[in-house]
Order: sequence, then C-alpha cells, then structure tokens
Amino acid sequence: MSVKSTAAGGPPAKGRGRTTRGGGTKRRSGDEPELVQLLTPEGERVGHSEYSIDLTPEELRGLYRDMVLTRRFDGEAITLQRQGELGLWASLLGQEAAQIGSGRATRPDDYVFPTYREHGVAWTRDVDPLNLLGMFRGVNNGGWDPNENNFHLYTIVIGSQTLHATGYAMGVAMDGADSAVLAYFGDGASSQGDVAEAFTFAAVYNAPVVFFCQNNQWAISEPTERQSRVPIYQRAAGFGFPGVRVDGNDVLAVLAVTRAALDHARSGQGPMLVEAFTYRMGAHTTTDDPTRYRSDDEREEWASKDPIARLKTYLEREGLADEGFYAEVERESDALAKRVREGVRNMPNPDPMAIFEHAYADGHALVDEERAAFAAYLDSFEDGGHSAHGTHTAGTHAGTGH
Ligand SMILES: Cc1ncc(C[n+]2csc(CCOP(=O)(O)OP(=O)(O)O)c2C)c(N)n1
Ligand SMILES: [Mg+2]
Repeated sequence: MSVKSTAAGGPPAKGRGRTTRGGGTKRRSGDEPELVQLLTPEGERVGHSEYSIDLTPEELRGLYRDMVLTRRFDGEAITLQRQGELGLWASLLGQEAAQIGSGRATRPDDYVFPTYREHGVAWTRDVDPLNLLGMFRGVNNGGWDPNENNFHLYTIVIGSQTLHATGYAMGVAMDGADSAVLAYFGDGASSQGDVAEAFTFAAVYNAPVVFFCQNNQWAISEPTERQSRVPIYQRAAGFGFPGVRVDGNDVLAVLAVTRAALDHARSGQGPMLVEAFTYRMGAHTTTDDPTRYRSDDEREEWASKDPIARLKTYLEREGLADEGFYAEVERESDALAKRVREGVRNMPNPDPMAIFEHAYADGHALVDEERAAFAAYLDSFEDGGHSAHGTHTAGTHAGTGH
C-alpha cells in the first residue's frame, strides 16, 4: 500500500509564539495543521479519508487496560522515586495513547528503539516493568536483554537511537526480512544532528524504519517552537519521505497510522515519519519543576483531552464494557502496583565489580587493569568495600571470578 503525506494545508507558520500555539486537536487559530483523529476528546468515533481501523470490543478493552495499567505503573514509579527508592523517573503521564497505540502496532519480529520515556511501549513488548525500574534505581547496567523482546535499551543521549535504528533497519533490508523498525524520539530531539543524519541515511537507503516523534511540546523547559518553524512531520518531505501528524491522545488513530507506516516500511517503500501530537502532563523528570516555565491553563486544556478518559467514554457510550471489566482492571492495577513496590524494595544491590562486565565481549587489557585496581581499592576496606559501597550482595568480589 502507499501512504500519502498528510498535507499541512497552508504556508509555514511564521512567527508562531506561545499565544498562537494551537495546542488543540483540530485547527484552531489557522496556524496548526490538521491531524489524523478517529476518536475525539469527547469520545466520539469519527472517520478519516486515509486511515481507518476496525477493532473488536475485546481489542478496544485491551487498549484501555494497557493504558490504565501503564499509567498506574508510572504513578507508582514517581512515588517510589519520592520515597528514595529510585534515583530518577521520567513520567509518561499524558502520553499513554501515543505509546500504547504505536507499541500495539508492532509485530513481534519488528525492532523498537526507545528513548527513556517509553514505559508504555515497553509494556506492549512484554518487557518486565521491574527491569525498567532497576535501571532508574541504578542497580543494573541498562536493564534488559534487548534481543529478548526486540526492544532496545533506553537511550539518554538525545536522538542517537534514531541512527542506531536506521543502521539496524538497513541490516534488516540487507537480510531480505520483512520486519520493520520503530524509532522513538521527542520534539526536542528533532533538533539534533543525529536525527537529521538518520533521516538522510534512511531515505537514501530506503530503510524500513518508522520515525515516531512524540511531540509532547516540551524539551525540559524549551517549547516546541524553539525546535522548528514548521510542524515537525513536514520535515520529512525535505528528506524525501512521507510524514503525518496524528492526534497523540487518540489511541485508535495512533494505532491505525503507525500500523500503516510500519506496513509502508516493511513493504519496501522506505521510511516514514509519524508525529504524535500530545502533551507531557507531568514534569520532564522527577528533578524538574514545570511550574517554573509553563501555565496551569495549558495543562488544564490538555487534561480535557485525556487519552484514557476519551476511550472510557466511548466504551461506555457503546456499551462495550461492563462494571465487571472496570473492576477487574482496577484489581490488576493494584496487583501490578504491589508487585512493583515490593520488587523494587527487594532488588539486590549489584556487586561493585559488575561494572566491568559486558564492556567487551572477549575481554580487554585496559579493562583487566582497571578491574584489578578497583578490586585492590575495595580490599583496602576491612569488609572488602561492602559497607563503603552500600552493597548487600552475598559473597565478596573476590569470589566472583573477576
Ligand atoms: C545529546 C544530549 N543533549 C542534551 C541532553 C539533556 N537532555 C535530556 S532530556 C532533554 C530534552 C529532550 O526533549 P525531547 O526530545 O522533547 O524529549 P522529552 O523529554 O520531551 O520526551 C535534554 C536536552 C541529553 N540527554 N543528550
Ligand atoms: Mg518533548
């Protein structure tokens, strides 16, 4: 199938400022482009000329369940950070539809490259939530085996994963496989050279990669208009591939558009850019205070477009879920929260010597030297450095064979 770029329908927005930023799901002030929407903020099902989706009641309930559980997990993680159990947390609050919709569009053989905020996508890839928390607790060196779920490690270096994804996708094409690659990045990352380079390589090599930009309208305290004078999806045209803007708070539209984009890529038609227009409801991370740089009004406006509330309204209006269903989701949510709390508190601290593992597959003289020096340093403590490094791991580094 071929996918056309959704036109902006107007000249580039010159001189856009905070006062004229649309922030709506439809053209409001004449300077925001149309976006693909299948479920309005009021929970009404609407059609679109190019993108459609037909889901069973069970599938619709599944999307609701995914979003509720993801939001609950995210809330627990914030609390755990506040209680000193995590070093940091980057909340996805408000972005559940963008993540669940896109994640559920992938096939198991597709490969996903996340940023550091893709907890909902990780959920759709069956990555154990405790693995995500282990990374933010600082007790593992990344969190999980990326090849187990085709879900790459979280990447903090802004935008760099788009290059990794493009290289991976070029490899997929060389293998002759029909899987696709999904690369997440943010509105802020769109200004990075890495992203421009990834777009160039993906375009000229016709790589089967979908670039998925969650435009949550903020890069820490920098608003999107500091990143681009045109809507982000329009940038794709300059690189020679299609771009489309979707309502990032509409899980149905995100699923439909991402599915089409992945099919476009896997059928040999090259890359696509999807811009999910959404909003970061929380702070950038737990170290940030958004009240310093944005208004309550803006947050409230976006609260009325909540992705979970609109799907619930739709399910209720159409009679697609009963009280028993909501009670079951609530029960599952409590069970997940409990598992996460207990799991984090019981995570063993790592052996200090473990930091030398996985640097090289076959060992390296310099790493060997550094390992020996560190072991000698730990031995200078009476208890082998365990109290000094706060480790409660059974056994000593001397017994680990390193
Ligand atoms: C190369 C690089 N530069 C700067 C930073 C610091 N930094 C961390 S998050 C962030 C903002 C990213 O914003 P965006 O891409 O919109 O993603 P969001 O956090 O909104 O999901 C910055 C500048 C970094 N991690 N890496
Ligand atoms: Mg952002």
